[in-house]
Order: sequence, then C-alpha cells, then structure tokens
Amino acid sequence: MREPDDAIETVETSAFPDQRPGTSGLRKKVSVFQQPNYLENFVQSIFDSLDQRKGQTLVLGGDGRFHNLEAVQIILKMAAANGFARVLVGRGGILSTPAASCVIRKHGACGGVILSASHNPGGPDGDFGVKFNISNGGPAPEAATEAIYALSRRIKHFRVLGAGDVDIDRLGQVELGCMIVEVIDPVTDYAALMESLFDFGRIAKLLSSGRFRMCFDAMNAVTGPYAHEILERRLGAPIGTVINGQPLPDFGGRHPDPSPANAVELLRLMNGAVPPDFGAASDGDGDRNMILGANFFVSPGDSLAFLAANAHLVPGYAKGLAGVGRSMPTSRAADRVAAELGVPCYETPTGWKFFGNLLDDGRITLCGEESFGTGSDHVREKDGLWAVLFWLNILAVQGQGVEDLLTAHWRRFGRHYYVRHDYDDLDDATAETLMAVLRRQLPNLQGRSFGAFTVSECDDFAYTDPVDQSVTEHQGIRVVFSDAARIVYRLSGTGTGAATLRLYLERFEPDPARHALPTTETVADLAAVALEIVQMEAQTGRTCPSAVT
Ligand code: G16
Repeated sequence: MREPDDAIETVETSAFPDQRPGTSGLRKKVSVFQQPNYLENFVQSIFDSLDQRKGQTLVLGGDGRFHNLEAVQIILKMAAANGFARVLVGRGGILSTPAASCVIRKHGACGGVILSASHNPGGPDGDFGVKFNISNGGPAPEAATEAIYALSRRIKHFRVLGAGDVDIDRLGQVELGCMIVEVIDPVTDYAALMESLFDFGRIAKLLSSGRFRMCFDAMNAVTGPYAHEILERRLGAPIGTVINGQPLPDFGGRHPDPSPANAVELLRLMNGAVPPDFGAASDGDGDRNMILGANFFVSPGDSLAFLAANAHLVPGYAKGLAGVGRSMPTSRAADRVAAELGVPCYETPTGWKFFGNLLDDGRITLCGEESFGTGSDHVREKDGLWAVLFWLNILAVQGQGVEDLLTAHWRRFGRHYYVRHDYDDLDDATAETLMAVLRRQLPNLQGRSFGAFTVSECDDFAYTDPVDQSVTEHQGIRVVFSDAARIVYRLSGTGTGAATLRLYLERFEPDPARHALPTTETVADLAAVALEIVQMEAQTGRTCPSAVT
C-alpha cells in the first residue's frame, strides 16, 4: 500500500561524535545503537554520502544478531523516505556478508547495508554494527567511510517514512511508500555462485563415498542456512554434518569467532579419538573461516598459500591467478607461492576494503588475512563457506588428507610458523603511547641484535594503492629479521571497548626435518624479543598475552 508523500517525516537530530567507522564498519555496544536516533543518524549519513540514490536499488540484511530485526525495519522506512526505488532484503533480515556482496553485484544495486559486528559477541549486552558496501559489492573504501563520518558530525535531520513494519518473513514484493521492498531468499543467489565455481559433482562424490567425514560448525550464526543448503542438501553430506546451524540472536551465548579458542565443540570433535577428516567453522556474518584436519589446525596464512598453489585444480580458477593479495600482518607464505607461479603478491593494510581496487582492476584473484579471512574475485568480501568449498574441491581431486597435503606444501615451499598474541583491555592512552614510543625508536632499531635476531628492516607501514594512488599511513609497525623472522605491532580497529594491541609473530623454516615442531615453541624466543623491544611490562604491566591465535 502506497503511503502519501506527507508520510515522509523529517526528524530533527543532533550529531554523535563517535560515528567514525573502524576496520570494518561502525561497531558499538548494542546499548549505544539503541540510543534514540543513533542508528538513524549513521544511516542517513550513509545515504547522504551517495551521489545517486534516487531510483536506485539497495541491498539490506544482517547476521541475525540481537537488534537486527529492529534495525532492518528502521532502515527500510528510511530508504523509502530517501528516494530508493527498491530494497532487496534477505528473508528474516538475514544475509551473510559474502551473500550480500554477491546480491549487490548480481542485481546491480548501488550498495548495501550489512548489519553485523562480525565475530564480536551478540545479545543485549553484546555488540552491533553497520557496514556499508558499495556497488562493486565490497566494503566502502576509506574515502567513503571518512565522508560518512564527516556527514555524521554535522547531521541535523534524518528522513523516515511513517509506516507500519514490513513482513520480511515472506518472500515476494511489497510497496513501502513509493519504494518496492523485495524479500529474497538469502541463500539462492549465493548457492548458484558457488555451483558456478566449484566441481559440485566431485565434491558430492567425496562426501557420499562413506570414506570421508566432515563437520561444519556454523556457531549459531548466519552461515547455518547456507551450510545446510549447500553442504547437506545440494552436496549430499549426511544430515548432522552442519552443527549449531540455527542462527540465534546471541549466538547461543558463545563468541561467534572461528578460532580454536572459540569453536570448542568442533575442536573437541576434531581432536577426539575418531575425528572427522575435515572440519571447518565460520563466524557471525559468514565471512571468516577456520580449516581443520583430523588433529590438525591450518593457519589462515597457510590456507591462503595452499589455495593459491592448488587453484588450478578448481574449475572457477583453472585459468590461473592474476595475482595474490594479503594484508601486511598476514604470514608471507603466500608470497612464496606467488613467486613460484610468477604472479605478483600485493601487501595491503588490514581490512578487506583494501583488496577492492586490486580485485576490480584484475590485479589479484585470491586474497586473505591472518584474521581467518580468505576470498577471491567472485565477490568483494572474504567468504567463509567459499573457502570450505575450495578446500573440499582440492581434497576431492587430490584424494589425500588435510595434514598430508599441507605437509607436502611445506616441503615444497618451506613452513612459516605463525602466531598472533593479543593484549586486550589496554587503556587507549597506554596503547597509543606504546605505539608512539616504538615509532620514535624505529630509526635506531635497524641493525640492532636481540639474541639470535638482527633487525634487517623496520618501518611504520604505509600503503599507496597502486590503482587510485590513495595513501594510507600508520598501518602497523614491522620489525623484520631478514627472511627468517618478523614481528608486527598493530592496534586492532574492530573492538568496541578498550584497546587491543596485536603482536604478529612469524618464523620461516625451510628445513622439512623441522616442520613438525609446536608453533609456540618455535616462536617463543621471538615473542620474548617482541616484548623486549617495546618494554611491554614497563609500559603496560603485562607479561603475557590475553589471547593467542
Ligand atoms: C575485520 C576486517 C578484516 C580484518 C579484521 C581484524 O574482519 O574485515 O579485514 O582483518 O577485522 O581487524 P582488527 O585487527 O583491526 O581487529 P571482520 O570479520 O571482523 O569483519
């Protein structure tokens, strides 16, 4: 039913000072987003930042976390009052981040609003988030997020349609004012894209062979419906292959983060007496992945390198890779594969948005990050289930287990032992001071020795985008000890509370006889050097990390 134009309300508001998007959108406590006008201000700022919205299509959906449904209804009414012609919304307000990217691209939308705080906990006391993706399907680049932030600082009004809620549980079209709301199945377009990339016949054969068992932990987050449909229904994996498949507003009270520390049930199974051959998990909004073999963990940097080295076995990538991208703190394992393939490897700042131009320009085909993100040019987001299917396709072709394949990979390229130490809950001033002191120390670090390690290079990482020449500075401090080892210091940009200092530790080992050592042992001396360089205890009072990944 069309609402008359006079149902459009222009509501007075005043600016909130804290709406600068971080590494991935605006993330805050739910209670912050529940303040009157907080969400509305940010969404209006997004809409105002668009050159063109009249007559355009917008995509809308989220990871189903607490406050998702309320936010969807508000944004629909704001979109109707702001001149959009059509909004494609996932049924029940659900769209995984990679599926949203897929839908934006497939339907020629001018962008999409994704409601998610990714792997951060949900529920009334948890986190909420709003991301804006542009027409290529990828996260808005820095210039766009800064423009949104600037608008949010001077906002005076927002526009909203005075109308009842839309039934978003039923597929089909409804009118909202002069706009069409089209409720779409959140899985259909995405599943079709996956079928176009991977050899579903071969994977189905593996999954139904009786000789191969897998477990996928959807962590009661958004990937559940996608995994049930693709793994169990389309590929014929036995029912029960997907665990925790029901999206819940609080993710069942757990942390929807696919890391060994959080995917507890999956880890127990994979490290049990009769483990499945393959295990995987995804995060709150479905863009991260963790890959496991029987009693075996695949680090994200290794996963990227392995996929790059084996991409020729997968139909969607058989023509070869244009290049590979990785974020700076990610292990340099992929660099070795790129060198052997004779293709470039780009090193970008942390944040998927930095891959967008490289993918659009055809410079890279695969990319990944240490934070459990892997993806390709099929969408403009990292993609959890895609990575799982990529692994399954390779396993189906190679007929070997995860551990055997990765060990063979290390024999060929050498092994990058890699671990991340997080120092959580630091007050902002302490964390900033630590980084500032380290930055000042850089000119004197070069050539200095710490135990067996001598600094060969160090810098405050700055990135010049090779496509649009935009410059992004202060993206983490690198202390490199030649080929053999590296430490990176960086502050997280996704937290909603106190600061988190991340230490990324990497050691390269070319000798296959030394490829089966425990990672912790291998990087222990490097971890000690990392603390010594920044005088961690003196500066923060900490002697050990809050989390090790
Ligand atoms: C986001 C970004 C990633 C980034 C990660 C960690 O992931 O999309 O590119 O690597 O945060 O960022 P930080 O180290 O700043 O906390 P997600 O899955 O949270 O959207």
